[in-house]
Amino acid sequence: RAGCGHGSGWAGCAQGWTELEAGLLLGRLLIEFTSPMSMERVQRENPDVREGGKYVPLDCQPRQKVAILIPFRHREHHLRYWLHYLHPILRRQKVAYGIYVINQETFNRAKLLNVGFLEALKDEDDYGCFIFSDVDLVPMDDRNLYRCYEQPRHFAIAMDKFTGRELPYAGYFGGVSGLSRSQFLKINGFPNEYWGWGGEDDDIFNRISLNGMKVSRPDVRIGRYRMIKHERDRHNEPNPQRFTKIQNTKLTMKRDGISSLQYRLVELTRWPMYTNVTVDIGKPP
Ligand code: UDH
Ligand code: NGS
Repeated sequence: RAGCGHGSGWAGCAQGWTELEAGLLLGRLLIEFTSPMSMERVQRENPDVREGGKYVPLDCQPRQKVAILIPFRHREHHLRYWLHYLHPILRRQKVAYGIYVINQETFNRAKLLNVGFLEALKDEDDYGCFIFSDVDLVPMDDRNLYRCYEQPRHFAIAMDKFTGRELPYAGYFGGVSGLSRSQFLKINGFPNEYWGWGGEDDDIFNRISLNGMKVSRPDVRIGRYRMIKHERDRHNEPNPQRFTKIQNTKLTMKRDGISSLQYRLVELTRWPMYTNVTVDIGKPP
């Protein structure tokens, strides 16, 4: 099988632009969240996706296997749109992937994503790339390739909730990001101690910089996203400690991370369009 996507160098499957020229990608997409979406429709329109939300392209050999991890609580309606848009995009990009929704009651985004990293590897130990995506963010251009890069990747650079044209600040690493297995382990994963909203993405950005890596990003025209509008969730209030915490990443990152992660797996369910991992990650101190 010829190599597909992911910089393999195979003509027609290179870095996005070639796929576009070859008619595999569509480029700019029309994304809207007004028409109702059902899981039945998502399933009907994605018959090639295997149980647990897994897919492997059949006509070429992908270089990377990608686990996509979504932190989750009470956002079923967002998840249906996300799956509706992302499955076809990922298929056109010829990504070999599995979708994991990491679900719990007390909200701690970064800790949940650490759990997702370990649970995905327990499921299939050859994932080499991990993409961390909020459930309410859909890319507006399928040339924004969901894979890992030489440097940690930030995908969601221009969201409609900001100006739609630029980053809110230079070190922004929120929304959708991706690290290879070795990049993730190099920074000791994500912090476990950011409860509630805010700051955890800045801590991850600090970890990357402090470990001598540099964030890579797509072209601003390609890295545009639509966010499903929503109000602040109950019980996910801004964390008042976040400003102090992000000053101390250098001191905390060695002891707080994937190396110190503690949680309990409650249930793992393989639904047709995704794998649901329900966990107990404890409560804030
Ligand atoms: N998430 C959940 N459930 C929650 C909280 C967060 O699933 O209760 C997940 C979800 O994947 C979400 C991500 O965590 O996309 C990030 O959380 P968020 O969407 O609350 O963060 P964001 O910065 O919004 O997008 C903050 C509140 C904005 C209020 C705007 C009022 N007009
Ligand atoms: C920063 C937060 C980040 C957040 C970003 C965008 O201020 O966690 O805003 O927020 N950092 C701190 O609070 C220390 S947003 O506009 O998406 O609500 O991701």
